[in-house]
Amino acid sequence: MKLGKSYSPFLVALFTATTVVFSGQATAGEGPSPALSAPPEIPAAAVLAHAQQFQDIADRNGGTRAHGRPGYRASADFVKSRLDAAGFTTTLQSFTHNGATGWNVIADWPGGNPNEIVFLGAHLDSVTAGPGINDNASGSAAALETALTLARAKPTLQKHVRFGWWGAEELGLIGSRQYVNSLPSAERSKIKTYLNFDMVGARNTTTWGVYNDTPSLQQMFQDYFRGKGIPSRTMNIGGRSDHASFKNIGVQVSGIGSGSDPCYHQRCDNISNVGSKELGIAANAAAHAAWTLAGATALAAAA
Ligand code: DPN
Ligand code: ZN
Repeated sequence: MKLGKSYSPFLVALFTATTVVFSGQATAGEGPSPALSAPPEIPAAAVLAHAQQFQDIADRNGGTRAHGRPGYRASADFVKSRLDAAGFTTTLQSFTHNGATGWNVIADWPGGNPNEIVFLGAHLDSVTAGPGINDNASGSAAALETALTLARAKPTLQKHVRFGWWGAEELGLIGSRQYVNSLPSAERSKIKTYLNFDMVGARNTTTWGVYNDTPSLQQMFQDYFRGKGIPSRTMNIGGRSDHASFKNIGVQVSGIGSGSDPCYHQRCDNISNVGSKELGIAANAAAHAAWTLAGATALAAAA
């Protein structure tokens, strides 16, 4: 930078600092864009409370939240009612599998460019053997609290944010595949990113898994964890969860996981199988991703 001799060192420093802050964000003629904002810290207890709701639902419904069982529909109704109350536009998308009706819960947060969608999702069904609290009340709870936090914080968003809770994942990714198959190609191409949250609450998790499907998204999560002093590792789960349905239609996908546990697909995958700390870490990572990828800003964007 070339400045005349008449500028004091203080002004030079100020000007330089200002330039650094806004470099790369300013658009000619419009002045600087508002700075990207970070989400508020999500309390772990809020996520644990949702996981407890799923446990209670299982307890009231024969100990399971599996596809075709009343505990599944109760889980979908619970998620939908919380989202409706928070101001989301929600849809229960029904499908039939193995002679039983299943549902996906889809929730759109009004705002952001509708042609560029950042999508966060988790499967809502358990296996029949148990209540499925790590697999996957944990991801369902983390996504739900991320959505409710977005609704409370109301940042200005460059991209549109959508959430999905999938039915019948345990029977072969049925709900998420049904969802993408139902989308016309013009709607599919609007989805820029899909992030999956499946098994994110295992107690005593020390090292977090990050799906390696998309390097830039993997990097985003790894950088986030590193900044928090939390160890992470590459997690290659192939096509074993709902991100596969999106990857198959060309969407950039990633996700995080605490990994499996001794109660995986067992009756003992109950509320004692998850840790509040882990649930909090997962929800805060999800919120970081949503705010970052959707370009959340604290100030209203210029018209
Ligand atoms: N949560 C597993 C299931 O739904 O059965 C799939 C999975 C395996 C996801 C390993 C993440 C890691
Ligand atoms: Zn799962």
